[in-house]
Amino acid sequence: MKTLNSIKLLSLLMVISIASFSCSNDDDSGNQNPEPSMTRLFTSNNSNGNITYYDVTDFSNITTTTLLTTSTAADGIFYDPNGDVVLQASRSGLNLEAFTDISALTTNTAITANIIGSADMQSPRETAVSGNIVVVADNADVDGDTNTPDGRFYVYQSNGTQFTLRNTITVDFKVWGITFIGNDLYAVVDADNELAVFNNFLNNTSNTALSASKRVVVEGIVRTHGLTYDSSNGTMIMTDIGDAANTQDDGGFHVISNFIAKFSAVSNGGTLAVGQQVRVAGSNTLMGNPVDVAYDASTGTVFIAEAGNGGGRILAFNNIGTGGNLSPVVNNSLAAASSVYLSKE
Ligand SMILES: [Ca+2]
Ligand SMILES: [Ca+2]
Ligand SMILES: [Ca+2]
Repeated sequence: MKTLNSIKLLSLLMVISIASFSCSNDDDSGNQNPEPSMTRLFTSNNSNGNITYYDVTDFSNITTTTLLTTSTAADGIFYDPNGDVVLQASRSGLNLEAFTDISALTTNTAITANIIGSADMQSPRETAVSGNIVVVADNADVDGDTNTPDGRFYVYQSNGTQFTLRNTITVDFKVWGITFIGNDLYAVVDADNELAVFNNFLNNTSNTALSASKRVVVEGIVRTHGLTYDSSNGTMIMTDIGDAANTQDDGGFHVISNFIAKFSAVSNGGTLAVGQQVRVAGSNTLMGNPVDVAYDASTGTVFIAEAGNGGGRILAFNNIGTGGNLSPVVNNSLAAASSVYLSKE
């Protein structure tokens, strides 16, 4: 009995301590929208596979931190401030790799993956995260016939120490950028100007082939690659790499405000009119092959991973207004930049 009482007491203490913790959290967020104190942009690249993040809280004082990984090429960067964990898809190791407690590390620290996945993939690109699930878009041709467009999503589950392959989903178009909106996975149709959605994507738990729930032409785009969605103001942004062979000046991005309503209003196979979007493109933008995008809705800033222009850049644009041939407000060289992810903490 004594032991049982001790256990009860211990449990109660734990409940109290959790309750106190919750209270102090509530106090901290008593202000409905607390100002984030720090904004960081995490990036990957295909030049050396290292992880670089920029503290972009103050554009007049951007600091850069690079963490040295054993990968030599990587894509699909993601950061979770709760665990202070950064994740990328290694294109040299063909697996997921994540690194914990990274914020205290100084620049040029060599890091070792704390959470690692099996080497299942062939050509991993963008990642999309939902809870402990990580989806990776792999743009290798699936059936060995490059004349038939196809692609594959690898669905991994994390247990905190490793990523286990749950299932793969093959689709009938080339894949690259992906993002979740709730339970729905939005995917660009690479080599084309379309956007696809898979409703309740994670309900598909076995290895299977799947058709998109809906595909829509995004008018004005030549060849899309990257996309991002900000749920706080309902804005979707998609990149346009134009001709992949022109790496210098034919890229751009489209801002689609009130995205869900506009996308819902277009039927399957229909066209989202360019007049409902804002396009940024032109020689001033330094965009040739903008492969990924992130968005800070609170400041209206678009961040771009530019793979080609000048060998690779991280660009930022604000005061986008009606778009056009805007000059970037931030232009940092990053060789073969491949992906960006914004974190506000
Ligand atoms: Ca094929
Ligand atoms: Ca191009
Ligand atoms: Ca991204």
